[in-house]
Amino acid sequence: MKKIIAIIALSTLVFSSCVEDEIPGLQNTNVSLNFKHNFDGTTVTSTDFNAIQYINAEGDELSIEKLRYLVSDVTFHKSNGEKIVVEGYNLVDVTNNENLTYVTPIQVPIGTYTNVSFTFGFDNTDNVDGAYADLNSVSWNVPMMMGGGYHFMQLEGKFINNVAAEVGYQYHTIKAVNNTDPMNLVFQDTFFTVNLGEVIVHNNSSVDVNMNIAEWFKGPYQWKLNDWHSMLMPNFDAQVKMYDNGQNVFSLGMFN
Ligand SMILES: [Cu+2]
Repeated sequence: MKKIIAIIALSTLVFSSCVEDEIPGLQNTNVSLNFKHNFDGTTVTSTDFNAIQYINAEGDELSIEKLRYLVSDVTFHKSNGEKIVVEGYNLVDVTNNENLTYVTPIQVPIGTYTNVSFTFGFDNTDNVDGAYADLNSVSWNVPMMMGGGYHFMQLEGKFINNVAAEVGYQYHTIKAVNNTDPMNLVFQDTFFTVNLGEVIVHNNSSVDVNMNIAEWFKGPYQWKLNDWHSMLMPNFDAQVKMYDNGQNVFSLGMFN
């Protein structure tokens, strides 16, 4: 009997403290986004870099030597349509294990959100050439002849080409630009919104965001590194296909 009472008391305690945590609007909290990376399910960290050990959809063997990308304007969507936009950006640098966790610079109310989203890259309002000193200092800029502003991603490594030679690839994503006529650059937007789906935010929540690197090569365009491995920044068609392939790269992992 004593045992039962103890269990009831304990469960009431656990239950009530949990409920207290989750009353919306009562308490605000920072949220940590943890960026995690895999290649079709195999975890990728910087310790896995520089070895040709991955095979993409096309069947090309490749390594990863560098991976960094920018996310911005994390947004928390409520069921009533309201949203909280967290202005700011985070340059995830897998190579140097920097900014793999992004703590939102403002707090959001504890509660359930129907969706948490972010922008991959910078939207046109934020993609202002030279505007961010920290990004300038790590050579994240896009040269003016390609429209200026900033990179969205740099994924680099080596692959085995169609004559069995090891060749470098630089899969860099920027706003698509056709600079055939340098006096009249033609652009197409390639930033996009990543919708993670429903997230329950507790006190000091952490949310895992997974990137499947293999998806960049998978579809709708099955990437052919033999054709497109270098000089991809001024390649308008390549940029549009990177944008298309990027749509399925991110997914929501565990959160608590
Ligand atoms: Cu580049």
